[in-house]
Amino acid sequence: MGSKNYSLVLILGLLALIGPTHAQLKLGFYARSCPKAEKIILKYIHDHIPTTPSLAAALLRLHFHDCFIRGCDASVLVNSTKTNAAEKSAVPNFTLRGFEFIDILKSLVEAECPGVVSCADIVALTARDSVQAIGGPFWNVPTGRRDGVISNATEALFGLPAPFHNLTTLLTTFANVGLDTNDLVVLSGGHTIGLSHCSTISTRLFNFTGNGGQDPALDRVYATNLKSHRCKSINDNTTLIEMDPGSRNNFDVGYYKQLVKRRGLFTSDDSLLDSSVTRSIINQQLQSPQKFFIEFGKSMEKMGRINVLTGRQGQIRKHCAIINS
Ligand code: HEM
Ligand SMILES: *[C@@H]1O[C@H](CO)[C@@H](O)[C@H](O)[C@H]1NC(C)=O
Ligand SMILES: *[C@@H]1O[C@H](CO)[C@@H](O)[C@H](O)[C@H]1NC(C)=O
Ligand SMILES: *[C@@H]1O[C@H](CO)[C@@H](O)[C@H](O)[C@H]1NC(C)=O
Ligand SMILES: *[C@@H]1O[C@H](CO)[C@@H](O)[C@H](O)[C@H]1NC(C)=O
Ligand SMILES: *[C@@H]1O[C@H](CO)[C@@H](O)[C@H](O)[C@H]1NC(C)=O
Ligand SMILES: CC(=O)N[C@H]1CO[C@H](CO)[C@@H](O)[C@@H]1O
Repeated sequence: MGSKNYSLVLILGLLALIGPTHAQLKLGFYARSCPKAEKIILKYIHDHIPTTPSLAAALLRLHFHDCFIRGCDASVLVNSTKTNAAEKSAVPNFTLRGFEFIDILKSLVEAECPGVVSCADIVALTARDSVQAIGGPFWNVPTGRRDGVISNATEALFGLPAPFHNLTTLLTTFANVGLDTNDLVVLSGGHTIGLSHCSTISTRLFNFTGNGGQDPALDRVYATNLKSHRCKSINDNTTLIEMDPGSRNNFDVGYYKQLVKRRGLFTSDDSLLDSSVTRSIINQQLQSPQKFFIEFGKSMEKMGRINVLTGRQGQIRKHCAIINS
């Protein structure tokens, strides 16, 4: 082979590498194919989130759960069928909310441009716009994600961090999707908004050792208060409690203020105090709320890129809850 031919092969090879299968997310991916898509989503959020601010937390959490399992591919939205137990049927999903809101956005966008905008992008944009609508940070959401064709309950169980996990386990779970220690501490700041069920922390309150009794790591005053006014029994599966008391619809550094008082709700929150590195990251957020906003945005953008499908991979679902046949 002559050297010219050789270079041609090399160039074609390189082009193939950066071709469709390695397509990248980019800002304004729908600028030509559906120029109004992002505006439609933003407008609906501006019209609805201010009157139902607690949904912002649910929508942020949906994006997080989506990205941790099989990448940000809207697999979290898929309904189970007779032959497939989807992520939705796994334990961590019992407490997810906001599916109907995503379905409405999808139908609005479909009416504008059928079959163009992915559910995965809608989830990512919605998380950003809802958080911003309650006064939280803005971050860039490059688009062009495609929707996955697999949603598997078992994977949700093993891929998601659990509230009883310790720092080592959390770091491993995050590292498995390419997120580091800073991302863990900063993204846990998402718990500055939203609600938890009493049942999620009943072990910490009522039966930490297996012989009754509460978790000694949890602030006593706070625990007593929860037990006497909110979570009165270990069998309470319905009562909701604020994750950042008094400030559950404000995106602020309240979460970190609670943490350092040992009032983090879950063991996973409290465990962020277990190393000097994570403690120092907590202190950085406390010292500068602006820094928290910037860091949170950076880590969200990073999270939004986890194992995305692009180019010709996956599909654009017609209904977010159903994989196209
Ligand atoms: C570090 C590991 C994490 C664990 C173990 C964890 C666990 C949980 C659990 C157990 C709940 C409450 C479920 C309930 O009882 O209703 C919850 C709620 C929530 N989580 Fe996390 N989470 C983690 C990280 C994150 C991240 C990275 C975000 C977003 C950036 C996030 C955002 C939220 C929000 C906003 C809520 C409230 C949802 C609502 O109000 O419906 N979490 N989380
Ligand atoms: C779901 O994932 C688990 C664990 O990776 C695997 O063993 C199982 O075969 C998968 N189920 C389906 C229906 O693909
Ligand atoms: C963290 O939890 C894992 C899994 O339960 C356990 O194997 C490990 O020993 C724990 N690490 C620490 C430091 O407690
Ligand atoms: C407390 O935990 C132990 C060990 O997991 C269990 O055997 C016991 O039934 C629990 N007690 C209550 C009241 O749930
Ligand atoms: C709450 O959930 C636990 C475990 O999921 C179950 O054993 C218990 O019966 C439930 N309690 C009520 C009151 O529904
Ligand atoms: C998916 O399941 C939910 C709740 O189980 C249901 O309300 C919704 O209509 C289903 N979506 C589709 C498109 O079938
Ligand atoms: C929000 C949601 O879809 N939750 C589902 C989680 O899984 C259980 C069990 O399959 C369903 O009953 C819930 O509807």
